[in-house]
Amino acid sequence: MKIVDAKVVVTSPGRNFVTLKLTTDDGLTGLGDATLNGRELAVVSYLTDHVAPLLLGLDPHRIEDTWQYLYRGAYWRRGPVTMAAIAAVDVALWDIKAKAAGLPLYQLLGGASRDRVRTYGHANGRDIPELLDSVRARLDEGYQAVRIQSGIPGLKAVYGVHSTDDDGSAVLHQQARPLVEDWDTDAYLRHIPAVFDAVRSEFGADLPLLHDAHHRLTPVQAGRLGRDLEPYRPFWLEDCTPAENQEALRLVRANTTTPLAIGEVFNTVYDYQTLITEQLIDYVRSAVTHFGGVTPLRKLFDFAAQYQIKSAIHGPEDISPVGMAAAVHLDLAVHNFGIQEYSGHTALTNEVFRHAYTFADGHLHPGEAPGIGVELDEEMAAAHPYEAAYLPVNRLQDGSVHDW
Ligand code: GCO
Ligand code: MG
Repeated sequence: MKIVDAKVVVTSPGRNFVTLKLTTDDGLTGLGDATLNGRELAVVSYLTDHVAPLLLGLDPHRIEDTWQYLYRGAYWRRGPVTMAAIAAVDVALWDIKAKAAGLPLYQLLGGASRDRVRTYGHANGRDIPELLDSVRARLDEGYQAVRIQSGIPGLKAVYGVHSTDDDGSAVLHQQARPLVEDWDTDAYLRHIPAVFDAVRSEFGADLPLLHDAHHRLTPVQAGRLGRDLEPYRPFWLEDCTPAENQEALRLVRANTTTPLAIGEVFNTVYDYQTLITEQLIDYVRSAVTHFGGVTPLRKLFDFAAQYQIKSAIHGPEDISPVGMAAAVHLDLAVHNFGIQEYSGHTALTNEVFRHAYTFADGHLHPGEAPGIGVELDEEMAAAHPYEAAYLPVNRLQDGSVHDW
């Protein structure tokens, strides 16, 4: 079997998605997600200008070799653009291999280790009453674990709150210029324990509650927040510091037993080396889409398993249904699965990307369709062309830029 076509499809059914479609001389097709929110066209160019010409004529069954060829062969390694492009190729090849075998992908990854995949959904509110309503809405949808994000008194717009539509739809971050949000760490640190207190009082001790600090804290601030949240037993505190500096997590870890989750902006296992070997975190959060695909993510999970660290694949709206499908196959198969983030997609997105995975009672299942189980409607995709969009930026009260 040979790859005879490699095509990149960009579509915006509410937000931008980049998809690689590989076709073989046997007529099999494979899809891979290459969406890098806010920098989509850089990956399109990487794929069409530099990768697609190399794929033509290759045997699609040689997944590991193709991965190494694209990773080592570029000389310039790592980085989100490179790794999103390689991820798309990797997932498309797994899709083809599983279709050729007539099996859903999870069967090629060792088969199911569980019956279904536990997810968490997003709840948010500009204030506590609005957040409580949002938690109630997620529970009504069936979610059994919820991430809680709240507005902060005195701040106009903060991560995870202002930008979510009432119906959870995908206008999120679709801005022609970066929206400017504001930030004040002290105000945040004072407010969040009260948010947890209110949610615990309303919904009881059992509901798993997660929270995303979105890279904004120093290690000592993160240690303080983790400690302040301990009485509320959070499921995890996510991205407490910008963890490029892995050693910083030693300080956080020494100061709190709140479980820590990190990694949605990481691209390779090297970003995790200290965090995993020193057991500084509890969950690895990378997306299939930004980590180079199923092949390296599986290796990461096996590495993490040696340290009792679990998987928690990144799954916001900007991971396309193609990336989400690949994630759910991996979730079902790996032993050290922790939880899967799942925000769902708009009805229109689900029409452009028809998928076999299903959501019920807060759990996902990848379905039994051969491959990853996603079909791209290219006509519909073409009817919703690319729209320029940026993620927001963050400024402190004095006007200086802060991590978003
Ligand atoms: C999450 C993430 C996302 C990111 C987004 C950026 O935990 O789901 O933090 O909300 O901000 O993926 O594109
Ligand atoms: Mg996050």
